Amino acid sequence: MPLVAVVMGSKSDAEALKPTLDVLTQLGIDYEVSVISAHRTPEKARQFGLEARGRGIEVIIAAAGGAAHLPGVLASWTTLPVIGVPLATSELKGIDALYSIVQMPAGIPVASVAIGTTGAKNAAYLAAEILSIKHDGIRKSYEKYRSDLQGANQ
Ligand code: RP5
Repeated sequence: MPLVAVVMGSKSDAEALKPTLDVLTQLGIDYEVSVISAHRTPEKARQFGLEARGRGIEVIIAAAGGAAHLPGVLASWTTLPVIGVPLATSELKGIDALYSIVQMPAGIPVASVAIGTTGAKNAAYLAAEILSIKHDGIRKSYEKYRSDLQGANQ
C-alpha cells in the first residue's frame, strides 16, 4: 500500500519528479503518482486532500511550477505533512514557485525543499525521515543510505 503520494501540477512536470521516484524506490518506499492541477482541476485537488489519509497515505509530496499553489491547496484539505517541490518551469526559473511554496501563511504549513533536482531528491529523503518515525524498515534503509554517504566521503 502506498505511503507516499507524489502529486504534480501537470504531466509536463513528470521528468522533474523522476529523481523523487528514484529515491523512493531506492529506499523501498511504496508510492503513488497523480497529476492534479490546483487551478485546472480544483475539485480533484479537494477530493484528493480529503481522502488521502483514509487511503493510507502518510506523506504528500506536491510539485509545481509557476505560481505553485498546489502544495498549499492540498495542505488546506488534509492534516498530513505536505512537502512542496518548486519546479523551474517558468521564465522566473522556479523562484516564483519557491516563494509561493515557502511563503505559506501561518497556520497551514508546507515544508519546502530546494528548486529542481536537488529539491526533488530531498523531498523523498525528507519523506523517508518522517516515515522512519513509525516504519522500522524505512528507518533501516534510510540509515543505511546515510551511513553509505559517510563511507563515500572518506
Ligand atoms: C503548473 O504550471 C504545473 O505544475 C507546471 O509546472 C506549470 C506548467 O504547466 P503546463 O502548462 O505545462 O501544464 O501548474
